[in-house]
Amino acid sequence: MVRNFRKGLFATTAVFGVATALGASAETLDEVMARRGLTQQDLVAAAKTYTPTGGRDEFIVFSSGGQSGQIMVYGVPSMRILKYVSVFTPEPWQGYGFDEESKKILDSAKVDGRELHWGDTHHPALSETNGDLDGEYLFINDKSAPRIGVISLHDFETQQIVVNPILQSEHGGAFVTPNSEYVIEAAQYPGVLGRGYAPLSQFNEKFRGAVTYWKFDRAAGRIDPKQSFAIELPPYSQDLSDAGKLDSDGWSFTNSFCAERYVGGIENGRPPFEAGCSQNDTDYLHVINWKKAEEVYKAGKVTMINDFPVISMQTAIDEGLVYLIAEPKSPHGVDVSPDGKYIVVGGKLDTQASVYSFEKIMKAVDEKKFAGTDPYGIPVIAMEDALHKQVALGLGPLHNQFDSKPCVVYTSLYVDSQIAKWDYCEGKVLDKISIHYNVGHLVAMEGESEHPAGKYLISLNKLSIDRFNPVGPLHPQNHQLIDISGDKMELLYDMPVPLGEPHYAAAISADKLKPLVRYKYGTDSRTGEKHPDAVRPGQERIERDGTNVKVYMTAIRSHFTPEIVEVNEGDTVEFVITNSERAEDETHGFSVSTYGVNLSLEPGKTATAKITADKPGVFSYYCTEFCSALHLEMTGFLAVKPKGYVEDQTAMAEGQQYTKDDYDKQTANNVATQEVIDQVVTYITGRNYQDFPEVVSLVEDATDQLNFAADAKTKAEDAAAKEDWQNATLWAGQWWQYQVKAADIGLRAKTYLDEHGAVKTEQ
Ligand code: K7E
Ligand code: CUA
Repeated sequence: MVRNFRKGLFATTAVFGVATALGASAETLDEVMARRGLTQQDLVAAAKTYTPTGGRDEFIVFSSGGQSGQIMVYGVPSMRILKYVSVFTPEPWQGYGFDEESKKILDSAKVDGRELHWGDTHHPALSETNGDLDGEYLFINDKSAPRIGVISLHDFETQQIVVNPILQSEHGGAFVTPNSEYVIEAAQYPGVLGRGYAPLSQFNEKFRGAVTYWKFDRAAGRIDPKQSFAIELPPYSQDLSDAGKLDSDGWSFTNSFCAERYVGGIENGRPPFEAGCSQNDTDYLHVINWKKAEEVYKAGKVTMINDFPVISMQTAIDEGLVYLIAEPKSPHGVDVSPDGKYIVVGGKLDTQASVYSFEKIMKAVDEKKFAGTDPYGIPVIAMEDALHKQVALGLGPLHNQFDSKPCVVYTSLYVDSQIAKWDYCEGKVLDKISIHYNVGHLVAMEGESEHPAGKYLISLNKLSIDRFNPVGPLHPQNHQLIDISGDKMELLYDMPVPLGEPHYAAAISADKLKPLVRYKYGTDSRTGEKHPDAVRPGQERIERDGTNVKVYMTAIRSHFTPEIVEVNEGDTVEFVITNSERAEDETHGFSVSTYGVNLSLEPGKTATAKITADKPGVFSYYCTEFCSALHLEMTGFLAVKPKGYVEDQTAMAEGQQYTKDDYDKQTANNVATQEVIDQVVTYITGRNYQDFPEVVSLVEDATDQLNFAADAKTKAEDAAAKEDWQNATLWAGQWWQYQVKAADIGLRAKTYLDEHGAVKTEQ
């Protein structure tokens, strides 16, 4: 074993030697190009996206995961997937929906008492400070049930889900105001506010849309429903929203696609919704003064629906909060330009994109220059009084994203399967590129902020048809990376997405994200607070209160403490487990066989698995992450005694008997191992390791392990002094286990120093 350590220490150099030798005899670039049929252009695209081992990405994308109820996180330009963040859906790897702590979040996400096991995520929004992305929080909506999830980017975990008390359907969320004061959530299909009933024959009178402004409490990192409000809107089938910024800060914009207020009914011989909802040439863009609405709400001029404050349409009209502007047929995306001066709308059934001028809109509002009112009395501004430009782009313009170059916007063309690059100030098309196929949203880097970063654009395509190796009738979707740094758009990469339909995605510079490496000791990650039942090594215990058994447990490479838990049939058992590791990425899992339990315990985290021991038997629990060479040994037994079982007092029969020889052999091995560890320690401390925070934390971890080793050593020696060779040998073995872990961490630190150019220091 000692020899293996030495080998491990010096193996790295040998491996590099071999790799170089192989490289010399490998295929040439020309040969590879010929063999794989690659063009010069392909090579350029590859060079622009390829990320060598150990390399990092410049941008991080948070993509909606559609029907998965999750969010997908990936890097740009490599398009490597980094994580799925589960929001509305249980996800076992991360223990989400399996530990008691996260079950509370999913419990609070019930709608009308109903537990939902999925969500339809559409629009992620990153938190903003002064109109720029700050990398702290992420919000996402569920279209199928009107909900918003709040994710902390400190650990990429869902912290909160709020259920809209008045809507039955939503779509125009999540969009944030420039300082994340509010998260906007607009209705989609009209309903009776409060999810009530009215006959469809009274659609015009009883059905409504609405837009909700969820107050975000930045200090708490949570939406505060107690400071949130909604505005009642006509049943026009509201769609997407966007918040104004700079010049238009304080206003928000929500479009709609069925101002006809059509109710279908094919079964009764009526033309379907699709015919009735696209009959008129225009729908309505809602222009809303949310700053003023906030004052109206604070002044108490609201109606309570399901205990939620709603500003009625009449109050909104009286107070001058809402205006309508005609917008071309069945619009979809509505996006405010980085300077806040323009609002760009794509009309799905129009070939043009329409650019509205905020200045013109304000002029009409100030001069009360209206074309009339809608059937509910809301002032309507004439399109010609608000329009800056209309530009013919192609078929099916949907969504818009802004470039870092002034006046440049990209619009997805669903029907044409193209992306148009155009100038919204001058109103002219600059370039077009074909994508494969049927693009929905598109995302440019920080493309919704006041300072877009440009460089890359991703086309989020609905269909992939024939692009990838076939995997049956259900195809993956396709995210296509496009280089937008030059005058012409250049397609770089296709990424199949087997998760759910991508709607919108949000992209941020990677350097703005500063996630944790480990939790503060004993953190409940679902609240971010200290877990009341977290214990440190040495404090582990089992407590019984009637038929409730609580196991205060720790997990560290490679054992749980305690390892044997005995309960009675019918008991409720809670395993509250703290991962007491400090080492980066040393996550443990926890599963109890046949009981449907899986926890993810990242370093420092505390989580609870709760079961009812309703089946007598002996069930193993084990760690579900391959955490060390002795991972398989990270196990224990839950013994569930049958009702009325009578104890029989036999002592534990050892499987193996140890002698003084065994003890001496083990201790000799340990002493030799210690020499290797000492060499590594000398190597590290002989360098400027304190300049590398990564290494400093590894050294702390190794020191922890060595302290445990010293403790086990004392126990071994005490037993040896009593000539208890059984325990002496076993504790000596445990002493060695801690040494192995310390050596493993030491080697990681040494490799890190070697790779990062550490220098020798004076000793
Ligand atoms: Cu799919 Cu924004 Cu919900 Cu368009 S939406 S594509
Ligand atoms: Cu812990 Cu495997």
